Amino acid sequence: MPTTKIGAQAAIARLEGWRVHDEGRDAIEREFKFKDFNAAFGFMTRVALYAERNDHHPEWFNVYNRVEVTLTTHDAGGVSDKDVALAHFMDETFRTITALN
Ligand code: H2B
Repeated sequence: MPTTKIGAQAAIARLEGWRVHDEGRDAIEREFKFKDFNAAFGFMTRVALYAERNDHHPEWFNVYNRVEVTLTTHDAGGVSDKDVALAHFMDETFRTITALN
């Protein structure tokens, strides 16, 4: 079944800490900052397993303790419920990992 686009505005209304991506395509973004590279990569590892399980993958950029994330659904041509679900998973994983430090 094809995934339906809901759009970046509708998505951020359902999230906290995320903003609309501003590069002429429908996407949402958030930056996560960790104690060190170990914590950042632990976060990325957990998210990677979720992404594989759900066949829905983030675009991201990591330098040391910082991870910049952009979410969109290529198949839908914009942000879908799958991005909101992935964003919620990232927020929850971030809370868990930072609570450990
Ligand atoms: N991830 C994201 N973010 N958007 C997609 O449209 C997408 C994906 N499609 N992961 C999946 C994989 C698709 O390419 C495969 C073939 O199922």
